[in-house]
Amino acid sequence: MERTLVILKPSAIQRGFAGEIIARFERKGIWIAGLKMMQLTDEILDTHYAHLKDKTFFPMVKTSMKQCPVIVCCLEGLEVVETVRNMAGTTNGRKAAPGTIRGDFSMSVQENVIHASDSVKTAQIEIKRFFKPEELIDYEPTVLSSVYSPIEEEDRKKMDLQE
Ligand code: IDP
Ligand code: MG
Repeated sequence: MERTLVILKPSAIQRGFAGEIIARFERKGIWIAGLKMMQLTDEILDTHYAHLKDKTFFPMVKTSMKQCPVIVCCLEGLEVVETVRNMAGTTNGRKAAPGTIRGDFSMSVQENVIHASDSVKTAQIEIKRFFKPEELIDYEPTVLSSVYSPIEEEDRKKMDLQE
């Protein structure tokens, strides 16, 4: 089954929105395969945000991400990478659509409350970056026949076989 990585950034932890954001994923029918609180370091951020290393704002992003511990979540579901990215909204909280997480909880480009993997390939790399294999739990909710149609269930099982 497809998995994605979400980080509840210090802007979510400080403002007390972690529970509300996680509740949105639960309500959607996405389930949690792994979850933990951790303090980010320069080492992990230099890798995670390598695509930003030449940007003038990079040092500020790093300081912000180390400001307090974050909560990292591995989320699971059919086409979950794209679904969670859509739920997150665009990077700039002021421009993100109302109803998205950034659109509802953020007024900032930098302090935009969550990170979400941007592709299936990136998600696989990012999950390995933040979780040891034994920290991810292989299970399925018992209510999946109420979350997916039989056809979608078939798609989901085919994906499991491909892994
Ligand atoms: P994304 O989080 O929407 O995928 P990226 O371009 O990958 O956006 O940037 C990673 C993070 O770096 C953003 O979520 C945001 O916190 C921060 N960031 C991106 N662009 C800017 C900027 O122009 N100013 C300040 N921070 C930025
Ligand atoms: Mg990104």
